[in-house]
Amino acid sequence: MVSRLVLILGDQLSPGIRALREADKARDIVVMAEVDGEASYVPHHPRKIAFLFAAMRKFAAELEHDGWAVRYTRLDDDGNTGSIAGELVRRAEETGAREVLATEPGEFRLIAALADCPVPVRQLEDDRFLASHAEFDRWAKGRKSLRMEYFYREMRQKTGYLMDKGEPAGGRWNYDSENRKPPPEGIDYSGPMRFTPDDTVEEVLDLVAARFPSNFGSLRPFWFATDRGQARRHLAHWIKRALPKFGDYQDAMLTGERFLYHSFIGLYMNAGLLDPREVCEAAEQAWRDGHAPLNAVEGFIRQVIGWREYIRGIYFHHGPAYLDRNALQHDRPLPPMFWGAATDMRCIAETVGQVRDEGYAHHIQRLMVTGNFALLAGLAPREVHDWYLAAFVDAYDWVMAGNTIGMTQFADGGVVASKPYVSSGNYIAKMSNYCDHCAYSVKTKTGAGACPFNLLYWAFLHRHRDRFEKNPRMAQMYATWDRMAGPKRDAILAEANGFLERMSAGERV
Ligand code: DLZ
Ligand code: SF4
Repeated sequence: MVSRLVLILGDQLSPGIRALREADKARDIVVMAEVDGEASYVPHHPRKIAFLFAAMRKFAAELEHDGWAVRYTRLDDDGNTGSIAGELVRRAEETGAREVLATEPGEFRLIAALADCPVPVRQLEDDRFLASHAEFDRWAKGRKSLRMEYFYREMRQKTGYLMDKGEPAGGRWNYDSENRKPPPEGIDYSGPMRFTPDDTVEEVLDLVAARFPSNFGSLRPFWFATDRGQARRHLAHWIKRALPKFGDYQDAMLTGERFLYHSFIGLYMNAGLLDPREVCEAAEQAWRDGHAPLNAVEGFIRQVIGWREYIRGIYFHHGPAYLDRNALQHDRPLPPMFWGAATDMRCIAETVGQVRDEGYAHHIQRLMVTGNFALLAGLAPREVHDWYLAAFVDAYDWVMAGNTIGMTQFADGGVVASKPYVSSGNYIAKMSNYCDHCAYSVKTKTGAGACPFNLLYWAFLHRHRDRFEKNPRMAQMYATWDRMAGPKRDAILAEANGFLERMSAGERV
């Protein structure tokens, strides 16, 4: 019988992945490929490329060990065609295969490329997620707004996680209000488990250093897990050492503390090294064993079966055009400080510096520092999306679309968020210690040294008055703005404008 090709992409490194389940080990040939097309469609963080290539190589070796025939293309192999479709054509010619089994990619760009591939590709729905496309569409149908909370409750019922006799454990669905403590004095967790690079990783690090020398981000020290065994050790370590305090300090930010009690698990789940179910079951067990409190475990499980699934649902439900939405018509180019240029804004410098060094910042740094700033400054949402996609090691198109176009930039006009996530410097001052070391003063509202968030916040509300003043959740903000004396308002608007002009002219701000 003629062989078929079985495509495994860099973020499909799960032994139970659909295409493998449907394939025949005795007859079919697995194709994996490191290609420039995937590695360069945005300037990915070098550590993200290295992580994926190393994990792909190890996964290919596991498959071979398991009896699969694998054709693996390394980035520097002679004859590498540079694209996934090109590699499928090449392997089909080599082997005589006439059909490809694939698991649907997490990006419309690649779904379209596979649909156009000269060798027919059967794209099977990726069932590593809890909600299928049809299930999400059913849930979304006829709803005016798609709020995560209601979707999350359905996922709780479906999975039975943290459910007792059909009721939410502890009597409440959501313990978010208990997860907003300001930063503690010190952190008694040394961060995610670190792994010394083995020979496979070292070889990939040399390749990435040579091929992507100018991408934003530090390649070394490289310490990520690159196979399932390591990723599971990382998970167990986090559950034991950090989960109990994760809830309380979930929204806190501390200078120099890059991970606090965060799980750093998205990277491994999104590439397929960890399964969302095993992750949730381990967390729930920690609560049932009395090791971790409910607010921590519920907050964590909500991120995995609620937010993560919801964001993916939004992506596939709305289709490719979602990425081009720009409801607020923001078009300011991304300033150089997002790529590490010097800035006097301590919160931005700290967050971007951390992204450069680790490819990671946690959800509040993403939402309330970089995201908030981008929205207030009116940056082009697509550029913001591409920045998150490139700079964060856990990012894929499906991961970032709902988070940037929807949640942080309000570019979808309110599908994901019921109001824009904007705040003045006060929020950052409350939840971090960044302002203590900043050249600006968070307490200063106008004039010399005024925190840019304070200026831009009012300028944003003023700019979008027509759209937001009738939103009941924003009425209070407009009432405060209207009570300010006219000259003060004029000064704020002029200073906000001056700041943006200086920023866009490339001056240090
Ligand atoms: C992100 C990425 C990178 C950097 N490189 C590769 C690659 O060389 N080969 C591959 O199969 N996948 C890679 N990926 C992951 C894909 O871009 C990802 O599968 C799609 O964006 C869909 O989520
Ligand atoms: Fe950021 Fe303003 Fe605080 Fe400085 S004062 S760290 S710019 S919020």
